[in-house]
Amino acid sequence: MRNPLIAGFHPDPSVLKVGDDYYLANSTFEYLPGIPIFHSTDCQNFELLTHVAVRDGQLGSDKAATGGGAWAPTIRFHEDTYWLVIPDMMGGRGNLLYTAKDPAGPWSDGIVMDVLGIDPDIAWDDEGTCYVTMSGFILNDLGELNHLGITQVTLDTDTGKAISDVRRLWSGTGGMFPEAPHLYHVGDWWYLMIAEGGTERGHSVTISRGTSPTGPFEGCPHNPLVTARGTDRAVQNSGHGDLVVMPDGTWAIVLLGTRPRSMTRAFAPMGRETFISPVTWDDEGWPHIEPVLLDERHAPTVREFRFPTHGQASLDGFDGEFIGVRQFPRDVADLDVRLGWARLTGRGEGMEANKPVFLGIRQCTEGCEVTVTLDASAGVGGLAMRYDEQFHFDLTVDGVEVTATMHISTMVQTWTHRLLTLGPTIDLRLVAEPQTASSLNQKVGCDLLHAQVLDGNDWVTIASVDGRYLSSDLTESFTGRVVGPYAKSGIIDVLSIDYRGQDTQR
Ligand code: 6LW
Repeated sequence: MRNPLIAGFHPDPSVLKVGDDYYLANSTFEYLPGIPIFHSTDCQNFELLTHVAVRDGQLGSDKAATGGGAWAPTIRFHEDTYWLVIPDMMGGRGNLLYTAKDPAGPWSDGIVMDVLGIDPDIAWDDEGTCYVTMSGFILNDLGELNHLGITQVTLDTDTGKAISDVRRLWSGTGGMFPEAPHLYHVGDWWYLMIAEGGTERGHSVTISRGTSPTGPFEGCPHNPLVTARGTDRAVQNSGHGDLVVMPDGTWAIVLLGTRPRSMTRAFAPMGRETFISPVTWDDEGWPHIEPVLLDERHAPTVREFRFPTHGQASLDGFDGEFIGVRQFPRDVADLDVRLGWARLTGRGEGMEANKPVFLGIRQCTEGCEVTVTLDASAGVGGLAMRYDEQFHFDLTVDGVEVTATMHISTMVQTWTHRLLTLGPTIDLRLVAEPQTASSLNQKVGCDLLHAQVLDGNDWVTIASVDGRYLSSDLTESFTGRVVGPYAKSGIIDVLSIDYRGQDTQR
């Protein structure tokens, strides 16, 4: 199977089959537009169809803390309507319910569901009763969140109100953070599949079943169904998945995983991505999940972003490939003022800002080169690779000075190059070079990051830094690397953004 199924930071996948069409949704945290919907007809090749949150106010990601915002979605189809439920956390709106008649949108504004938890699932029984099953939380007297395990309420989908008490359901085999529940009615059974063990190396998928959607549920004798913990597989953190029927009638799970590199599989530059693995059913009616394996390496990825050169320029044509931090790309890039260019106007803050003026794309291959051509004659800014406000690698042009700055939380180091040749435009490049075997045949670290500038005809490497500092494991982040041009002050006009990348052979 094609793995990764969706490369670059795309965690918490939920998948839906309607007729011959497949729809897949992911979490987006503090980035906007929020919640991509991918489409496929073979459940192998997915293309970005739209995002659920394309309008102001649909998500509270603009106010969310780092690590908050749009978490794990569930996408389902019921009574000619597409439904998507998702927690909008840590400053966001709460648990949200969106609907759409067409998965390509428009999606509704979203109503807040009266439930306390994360990772809601939505399911209906044959009578049309709606069940929202989640990873339950309760606030104690100190205002702290206590985990209740997997919980469920019956929901009035018109109002978002719970119309039952909170039921506590089967909550796994004892792993931490039972989460990501999904409820399936298959044959005579209701299956409750969850993730447990935490979203890091201990992650796993476990399952139980009962004859009613409200339980009681009995655990599967061969749990966990899938985990990579304790293995040396290239794909780690296997967990948090959703079951789907493939075009040939066989089953599969779409789930999250990481591709950590280094001697001990310790550092994952791109964070959690979406993978797929075959599922079979035994005679007792229990599913089995195959280990998640990488397939043959895919063709190189080449993306060349050019901006419209004639009227009515808008970022909409890029179909959400760009993402912004707590704001839409349209809020940071103006395509009208200088046709053929994206104008970024600095607000006096750099990449440490809560809402940096930054036009991001995801790193989606293990090795990559991201090159921008800018007119920085009237501003200060350049090209940055971001994990969050505290972890980023910036390449900043200020007149003839080009400075690479590595921000590792409170530790900051800079390297400066003075340009010998200053033309009307400037080319900057950030390179992620995967680490290969050293003389000891050990692979320590995941990659090296090079910050480069074109000075005359020569690419000058200003700094090379250890990519471990921009990995999900070090930053303790739910997201992944995002790279693109940014403006700190004045005007930075962007003529082109080129992404060239390739996964490594293993
Ligand atoms: C998500 C939870 C998880 O809500 O991480 O891996 C959280 N699982 O299910 C954020 O992605």
